[in-house]
Amino acid sequence: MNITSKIDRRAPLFVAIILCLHITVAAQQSIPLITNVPGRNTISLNGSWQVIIDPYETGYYDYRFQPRGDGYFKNTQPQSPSDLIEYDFDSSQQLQVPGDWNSQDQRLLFYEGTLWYKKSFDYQRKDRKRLFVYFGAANYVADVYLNGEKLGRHEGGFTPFNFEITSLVKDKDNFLVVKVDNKRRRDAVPTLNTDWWNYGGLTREVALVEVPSTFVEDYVLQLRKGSLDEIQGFVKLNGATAGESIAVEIPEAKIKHAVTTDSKGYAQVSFPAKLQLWTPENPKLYEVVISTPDNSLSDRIGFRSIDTRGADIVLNGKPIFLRGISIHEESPLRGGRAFSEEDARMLLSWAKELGCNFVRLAHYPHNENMVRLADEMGVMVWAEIPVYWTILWDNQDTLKNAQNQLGELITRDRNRASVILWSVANETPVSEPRNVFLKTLIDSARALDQTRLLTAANERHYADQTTQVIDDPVGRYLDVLGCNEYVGWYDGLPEKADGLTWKVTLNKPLIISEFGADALFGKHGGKAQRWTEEYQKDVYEHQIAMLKRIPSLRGMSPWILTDFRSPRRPLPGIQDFFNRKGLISSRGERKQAFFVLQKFYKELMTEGK
Ligand code: GCB
Repeated sequence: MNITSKIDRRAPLFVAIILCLHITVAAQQSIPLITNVPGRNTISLNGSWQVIIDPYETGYYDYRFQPRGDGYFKNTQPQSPSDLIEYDFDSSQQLQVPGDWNSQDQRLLFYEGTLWYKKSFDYQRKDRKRLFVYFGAANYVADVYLNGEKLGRHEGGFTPFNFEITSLVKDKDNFLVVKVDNKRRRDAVPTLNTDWWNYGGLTREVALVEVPSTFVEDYVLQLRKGSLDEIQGFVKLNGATAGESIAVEIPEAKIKHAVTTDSKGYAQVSFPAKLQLWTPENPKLYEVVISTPDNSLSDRIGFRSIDTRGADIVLNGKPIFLRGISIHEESPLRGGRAFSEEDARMLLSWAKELGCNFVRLAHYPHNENMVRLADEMGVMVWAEIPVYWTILWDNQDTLKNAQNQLGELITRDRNRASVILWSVANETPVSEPRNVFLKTLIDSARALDQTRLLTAANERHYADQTTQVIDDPVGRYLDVLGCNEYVGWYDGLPEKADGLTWKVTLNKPLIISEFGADALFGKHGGKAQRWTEEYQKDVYEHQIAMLKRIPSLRGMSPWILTDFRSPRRPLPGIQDFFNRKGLISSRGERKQAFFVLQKFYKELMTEGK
């Protein structure tokens, strides 16, 4: 029995569960996240932080394993020589923020557990100003304290969060303490099992954000779905009452539009705008200024439409082909999590050298520099959350966590023209609870952003020895079908691709979101020899020939731009804890397959694709 028919018969139950879950979706809508932090008045807290490695969580639990009132977050100093205090941030080691801990200290390479961070700062308090502390990301759970008081907890390793500290901050000697715990958990997102390094710590920037008492918290300004000349969205003020005036300006286009807030501080925005549209070839960005009597914030936004028409993906009304590559957020040359604009520029320049107009930012939200630079460089983006492999599908907290991560990602990036696709999952095994879980995420994403396309990297199966079928039941709720396949690597030898036919049951665009093979740079041999550049090249040649025969193929993002660290890959002398499917090594060397894909992408470009 195929899965689609199984779902159809149980449709009433399926629908009922989805309706219940809608309530959760609605409750998740308002994420009080300050967006466009790069455009605000900030004081960086990046740099050296004092840290304490705490594998037994002694700084949090007492010897009966109860939370301690006098934990490390109190940063207590001995007052007399007889005082017993068993920790001291100030004489402890330092690590750099942003930065994962694993790549900064050899002892921490495989560490998964708790580490405490402390940063001291002074701050001149000002009348009618509010202060927030903002974290670009902390992997995985962060408990945040200021001057010994708990500000809150954030779960999810790849999305931003902030806490208000206006009433707690002092002029002198503030201490901000963050307990970061990256222990993997079965009920977390991602779950225990992944194929990437579980880099822990304050992996992205930390900053104080100073805002007026009423300020622009968030906004969306995008072309209305289906329109090329009307901007639609909203501005949300924090601290506002009804009737506050807001101006939205695009000076270069001589547009100035005025709106006023409702009682919740929201103002809907909609106005005509004849603008030069954003495309990968001409990634035009406009300065957009949002101002209130107290607050002025500017951003650089590109305007474009993205849609599907049958099996086509349509950008500004024109069918396109996504010449892509998958990327992990890892800095190949420095090692460790990528976080900076320089890291982003290197990765995206390499993708462009390959001939890409598209990148899949796998398998979790990458840092904001990456999408902002993709906007500037004209690279379309697939963005995703770490709903990967075997999540606990029927656990409501797991679902809420996934929804929250998705919400934070969308809230951060929904003004970025480069982002055309939100992906809700990767290689998740079909079952009814999983289908319901993913449908809920799809509904959440659509509630937060009506303009982008939704996808997921799903699996396929064999109908017979030579027919591959793509018919994941969740496909019907998606705009674009994603599919990972490893013909030639996990699935037979490279030439197996030659005899395969693909059957896609839905008339929707298909992206082959992964294929690939491992090769150690500089290892040579016959093309039948695993781990050699020749084998990997052969996989790419057979794959490309096969992909050309799939009628609804509208894009691809082979696995992957560069080699990356993975604890699942121990083979000595070859893997050494790296997944070697990169087209580029972890030292920046191009493997033979890089040039095969580059040649194919050049051909596509000359055909105008
Ligand atoms: C996959 C996963 C990806 C892995 C890759 C591999 O299907 O989506 O995360 O790294 O295969 O190399 O096995």
